[in-house]
Amino acid sequence: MKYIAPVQIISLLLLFGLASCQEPSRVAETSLPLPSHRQLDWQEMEFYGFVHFSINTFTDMEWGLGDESPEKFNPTELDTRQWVKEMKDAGMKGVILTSKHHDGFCLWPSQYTEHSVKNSPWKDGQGDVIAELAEACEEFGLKLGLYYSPWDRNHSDYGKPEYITYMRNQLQELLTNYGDIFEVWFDGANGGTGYYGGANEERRVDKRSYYDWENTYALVRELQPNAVIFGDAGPDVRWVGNEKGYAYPTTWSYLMRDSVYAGMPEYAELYASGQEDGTHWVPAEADVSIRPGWYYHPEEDDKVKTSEELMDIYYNSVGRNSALLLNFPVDTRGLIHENDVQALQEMAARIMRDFSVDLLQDGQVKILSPSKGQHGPENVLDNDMATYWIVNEEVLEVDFGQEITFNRFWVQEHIPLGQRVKSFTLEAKQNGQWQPIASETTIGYKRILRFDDTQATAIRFRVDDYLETPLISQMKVFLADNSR
Ligand code: FUL
Repeated sequence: MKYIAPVQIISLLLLFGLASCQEPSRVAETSLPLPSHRQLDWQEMEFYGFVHFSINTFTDMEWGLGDESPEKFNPTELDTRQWVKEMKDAGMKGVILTSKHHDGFCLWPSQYTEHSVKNSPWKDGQGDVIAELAEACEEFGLKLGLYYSPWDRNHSDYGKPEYITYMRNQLQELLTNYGDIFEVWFDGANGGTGYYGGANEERRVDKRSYYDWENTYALVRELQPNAVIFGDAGPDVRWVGNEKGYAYPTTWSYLMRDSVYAGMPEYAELYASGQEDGTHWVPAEADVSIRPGWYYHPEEDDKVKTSEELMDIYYNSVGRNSALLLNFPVDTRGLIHENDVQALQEMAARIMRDFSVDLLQDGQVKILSPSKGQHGPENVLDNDMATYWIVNEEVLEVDFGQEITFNRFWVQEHIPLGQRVKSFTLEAKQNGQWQPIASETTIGYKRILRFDDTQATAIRFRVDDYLETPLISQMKVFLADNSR
């Protein structure tokens, strides 16, 4: 049954008058760093899957040494359709697969190495995991992304200039043969010791210069112009700085990109939450595994995160101006384990439940605010990310006409014109009095606040501080499941 909300009244209370009223054309004239089209497309994906699968799956390791025999890779029931179907059903928009992890084993039959599926017993060496995943993605309508570890503990040339040619040759294969790729994920980890073609030694590289990133990025751009490139320093999407899947209460999409390099030790502390005065648009992606490890370990079958934990992750990533990349350690059969599937399904049901009825949407909406042409406050209710309310220091008030109960507040900025809000306040009208619910900092693409069940006849929203005239695109209120 459709929930019918009481009549709502939205009004603008002018706090400081209209003297500083910004014209729509002026708000576009900004000096803020802005997202590219590929970053905007990526941001709307919000929630997508990660798969760690390799020889490590069969050796029960997290980081293979590089000397493992390809003979060990032998999934008995590999089914990429199962992975993609479960992800799709959970509302994920894409999947990123570890094409090559630190141990150097390739999940596709690369012509540049023998250390790949082509020398494994799986499908008598005729298989290609990436091709199978690309096909499943096509069937279910998910986007495909590829993780590629720059560090390679198998390759004899690792540390020498020749290895960079090897890496680019492999990227050429990966970014040419499998259709559209939405994200290329470069891991920042660089450990040192390895097999390195039998040398068994420690090899350190200069993380700033060795990979000649500029030219590697140019190759990615040439082959997959719509793909975002992930790395600690972006250039398009940055690491959130922890492996818990949590962004920060203050999360900027701006980064002082040129001060950062992949694998820098001080990254998490200094750069992970972004910077108000960052020079480039490099939004955060929060990565986390559904189990303690990234790879499958049978002893972790009963350590799968609960749907409560997964919902904390969801609210602390998607609800904090970050995307969520949730990892599945595919098992030795080549399947997402039943326990992981169950946790994912429970999480998906909770997401559906929490956001099923927008209390600002249903029912009649009456606008009392002075007309502001096409950029009035009614735009926050229209479910259209392309429209927005230009906030000229007004307070937005929504009157429900009767008491309602709610515990979530969802707000989005119009990020094609940047991230502008520095702080905001939400209040609830209770027994005729305004009471504060929350005073928070950044919004960005999406901010979702969780709080206790709150009864109120009205709410009001105020931007307290901002970089430039705030542009609010969407606002929603929900009564979600607060039980644990
Ligand atoms: C890290 C790696 O060392 C882990 O094995 C995993 O791949 C994680 C996503 O990134 O840097």
